Amino acid sequence: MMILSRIRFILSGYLVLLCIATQSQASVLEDIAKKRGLTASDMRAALMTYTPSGKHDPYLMFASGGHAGSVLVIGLPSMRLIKTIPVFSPDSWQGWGTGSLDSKRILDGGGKALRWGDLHHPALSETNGVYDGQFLFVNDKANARVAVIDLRDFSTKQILQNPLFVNDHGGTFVTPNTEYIIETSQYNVPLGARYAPMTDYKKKYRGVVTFWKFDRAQGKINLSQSFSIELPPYWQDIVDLGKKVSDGYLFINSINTELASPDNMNQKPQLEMAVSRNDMDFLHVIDWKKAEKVAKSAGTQKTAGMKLITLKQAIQEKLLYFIHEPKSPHGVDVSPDGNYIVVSGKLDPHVTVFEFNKLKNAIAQNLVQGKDEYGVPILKFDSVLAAQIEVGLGPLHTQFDKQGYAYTSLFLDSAIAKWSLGEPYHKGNAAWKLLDKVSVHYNIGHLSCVEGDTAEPGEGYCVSLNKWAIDRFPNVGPLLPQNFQLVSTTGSEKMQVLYDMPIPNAEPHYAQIVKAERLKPWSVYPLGMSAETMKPSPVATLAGKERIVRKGNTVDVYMTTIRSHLTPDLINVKKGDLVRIHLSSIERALDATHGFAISRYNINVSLEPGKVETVEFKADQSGVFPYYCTEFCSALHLEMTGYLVVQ
Ligand code: CUK
Ligand code: CUA
Repeated sequence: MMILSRIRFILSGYLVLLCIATQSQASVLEDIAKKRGLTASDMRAALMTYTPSGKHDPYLMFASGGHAGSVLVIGLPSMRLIKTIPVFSPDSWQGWGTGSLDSKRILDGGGKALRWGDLHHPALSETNGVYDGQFLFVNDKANARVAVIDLRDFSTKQILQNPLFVNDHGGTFVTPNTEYIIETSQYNVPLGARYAPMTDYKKKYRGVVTFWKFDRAQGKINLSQSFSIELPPYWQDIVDLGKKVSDGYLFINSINTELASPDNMNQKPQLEMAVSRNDMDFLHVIDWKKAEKVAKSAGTQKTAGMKLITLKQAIQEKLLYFIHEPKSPHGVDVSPDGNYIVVSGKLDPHVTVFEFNKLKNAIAQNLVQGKDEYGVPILKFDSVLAAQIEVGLGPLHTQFDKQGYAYTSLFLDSAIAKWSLGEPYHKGNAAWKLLDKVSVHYNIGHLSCVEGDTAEPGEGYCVSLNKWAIDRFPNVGPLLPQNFQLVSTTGSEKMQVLYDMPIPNAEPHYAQIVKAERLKPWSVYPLGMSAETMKPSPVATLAGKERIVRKGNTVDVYMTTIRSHLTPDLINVKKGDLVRIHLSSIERALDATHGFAISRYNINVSLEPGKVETVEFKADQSGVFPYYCTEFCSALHLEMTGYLVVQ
């Protein structure tokens, strides 16, 4: 009896303790909220974004790094920055353009002296209009270049310069099965990047759209199978590809249909005025599958080494049409089913929606309302229009979700508008309706929603890619970070800003958010791999095979790196020798990365497990130069060193 009642007493004691614990837990939370001045909606936001240590984000965002020339990889919903991928600009952490011969070859593929780029639009490779997680493509607006990033190791494999023009913007965008990567010119020049005086703008300058052929097996763009189409010298802007019902079509919008050219020191109006006079500009509609056939047929001329369909040919073959679109358009975005094409004019508070089925019909029945001054037929506006919805000031870009809702960024309003698509998504009164607006901070450009530009979008989140941060973060001097804001877009709830993420990097443009499960990256390289070719390296070295080989003035060093030594750890050369150090990491353990730096020689490379890299330099400074590992790789990391002695 005594024992039983004692147990009962202890048990009830535990229950009381438990109750007190939960009660105090709640009041602890209340206390924290009170102390930090958090509202109920702040607490909701915190619960929706907090990701405990060791837990992984279900989504990854690939965001443009703007004129820093890189790509940022960010986890969602935590908004943690996970990686940067250097593309057009050097990065010493990853040994990109800082002595590695492999990265130098890739960087030089895009024009010898160029060591920065203005990266705008990342595009994930797609299969049937859905991200397949294999490759990422990006453009460089400043120099009209495109680059290929392999998502097995998240590193850049190829950079190519467009031979026909020198500045792009409508890149990169992919066809639904990644047959082609699209790049369009923006600030146009004469074809082939040649000279013509500015007074010949209308006659000699031209726009171009390039279809870069992607070879998936090689992981590279194939220049000889790529082709371009000549366009009038309007300033071609953003692009989107048709999908499903509109597969095979390409849409490009354009500004400066006024064909203005500069000279503001000689009475010409300021360019920004001159290029936005017209009430309507031109959406370009291109039948790219037909263009592909034309390009393959004999007789297609090459210009500057690239197959080029002339403007005349494009008109004759009926593969290019225009549609009027409202004032200074920027974004063009195709709905998930491929039937709606949403365009936004920066100076018109509406989004204008065209319908592909109507468009096809208009082409078939030749419903045209004239031609532009280069002879391109203009389809009748009313014959292709589906709807115009007033969303707010400065609409730019639109993304979609699974439920048939569209999200449009409003630059002037600093807001995101949510509205409903028409049939088959929403019928009758529920269609084409503005539903909600949320303020963002500040000056949103693009927005990116979960797989929101694919044939099968997700739901739940959009990220507002804001150009200005103004008062959002502590003052860090006149150059402020950018501001990425995570916005919840779940179901019929009001949109809410959940999180501000400062981006201490160049301007955000476009980003894509992919389900993390679609990516299958390597954790270590297969032993002896070249990251440049993604094939076994011919200069890979195994343990015990390290050597120094001199031939005339060339010294080849075959070196291995493994915790915690570099072999060989002494290299003797003569001033003026050409030195090539072939470095093989023979590590197999996850995250056991070594670096390799040589003092005063401007060299650092990164050696992830299994990777092979070559550094090449002329030993032009005599003296003694330590080389050492730049990654804190083990307890004896500081001891992982050696000497280059230049006599
Ligand atoms: S762009 Cu910068 S906000 Cu280059 Cu796509 Cu629209
Ligand atoms: Cu290897 Cu530190």
